[in-house]
Amino acid sequence: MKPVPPSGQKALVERLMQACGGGYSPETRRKYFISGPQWAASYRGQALFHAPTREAIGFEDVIREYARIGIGFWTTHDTDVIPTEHLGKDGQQEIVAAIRKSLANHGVRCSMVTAETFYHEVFAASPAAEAPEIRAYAAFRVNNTVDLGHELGAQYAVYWPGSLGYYVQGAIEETQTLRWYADALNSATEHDIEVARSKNRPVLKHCLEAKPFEPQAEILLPTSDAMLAFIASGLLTHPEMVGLNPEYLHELMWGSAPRAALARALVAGKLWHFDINDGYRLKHDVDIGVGLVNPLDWLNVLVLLRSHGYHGPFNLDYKPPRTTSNHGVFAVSFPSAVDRFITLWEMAGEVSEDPVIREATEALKAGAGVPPGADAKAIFEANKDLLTLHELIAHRLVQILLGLHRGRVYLV
Ligand code: GLO
Ligand code: MG
Ligand code: MG
Repeated sequence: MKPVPPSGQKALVERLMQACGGGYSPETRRKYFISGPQWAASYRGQALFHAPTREAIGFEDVIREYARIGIGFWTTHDTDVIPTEHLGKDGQQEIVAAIRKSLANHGVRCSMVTAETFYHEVFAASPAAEAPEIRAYAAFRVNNTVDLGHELGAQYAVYWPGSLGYYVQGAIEETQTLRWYADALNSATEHDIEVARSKNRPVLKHCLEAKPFEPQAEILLPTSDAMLAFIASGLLTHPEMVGLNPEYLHELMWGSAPRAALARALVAGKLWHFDINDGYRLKHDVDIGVGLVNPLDWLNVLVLLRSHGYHGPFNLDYKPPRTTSNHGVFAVSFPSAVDRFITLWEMAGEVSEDPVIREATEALKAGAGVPPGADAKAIFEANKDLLTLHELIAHRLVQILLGLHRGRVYLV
């Protein structure tokens, strides 16, 4: 093949993306509660060992491009859009007005706001540091984020306490730090009750997001299960206002089965918001596009969520790889992630309707029909052929994923 000069590269990417097929229309994409984060689309490819590869872009570009793709909801950290020094000041009001205009122009809604309590140097020792003035500042940040949420029409606020922990042991007394962290959340929920009342709006759903590693070396609330224990600990004044925003990859990173982690959140009634992406077990937070690594696991996750009537947002907390250009972020990364999600979601609907899976599942639940009793051997013998259906169901799920249930075969 001939070299592809810079002037022909965008057209090539677009032509091959078209050739991939399987894309949904913007109207179809907008039917799903899919949200696109400001920070994901404006992520420039930087990391500790990586220089940025993409130009900076602002909220106008991101909102316009999300609208064009058909991503109907937008999410943001406070400091993704408002410089730290303008927070809570007049500068914030001007930016909020510009964001509202941009959202209205493009028919996009803000579904979630989140406070950045990890990046700025003031949070070097976490938002629940010893110095009372740091904690008072953290409370200001979460309260201000609640204000932003109401001003932008959001329903959700998310908190990722990734800097709640330490590099070196000794100074941190964990029970105290958790109490101080609870103080910030209590401030946010109490402030929310007042603001919601004054604006005649419902209170926000406050969602905690766990991650097992990064940016601290040791993290005090590393998993969604730890968050559930924290919510139920008695430290929160409004535990009923606080739920979870699990992230698929964050649960996978510590070696968990994400589907089981989600199931534990579901039975607790706390699965309110969900960050969708993909990656690998026991690796760093690579935030790969949903379904690119574990499509079979994703299909299973979505079967669980569909069958339990999850109606919350699917937030594309995904980082386009640094090999993708600014053009590629909106020509490939986001549309392809949305389309894989929609395909897997619809496929999960097929799984629930599949006659083979349905009959096999019902047969497993019916059991062999032998009288209950204490004879373990007899119970096993009576059920042993039925139990083969476990593997048969797994095979059928792979067939559905690969389209073999619709008659696709390889003639050899
Ligand atoms: C980082 C987290 C981060 C959160 C965001 C929302 O690993 O996934 O992106 O989702 O701060 O609070
Ligand atoms: Mg996340
Ligand atoms: Mg992540």
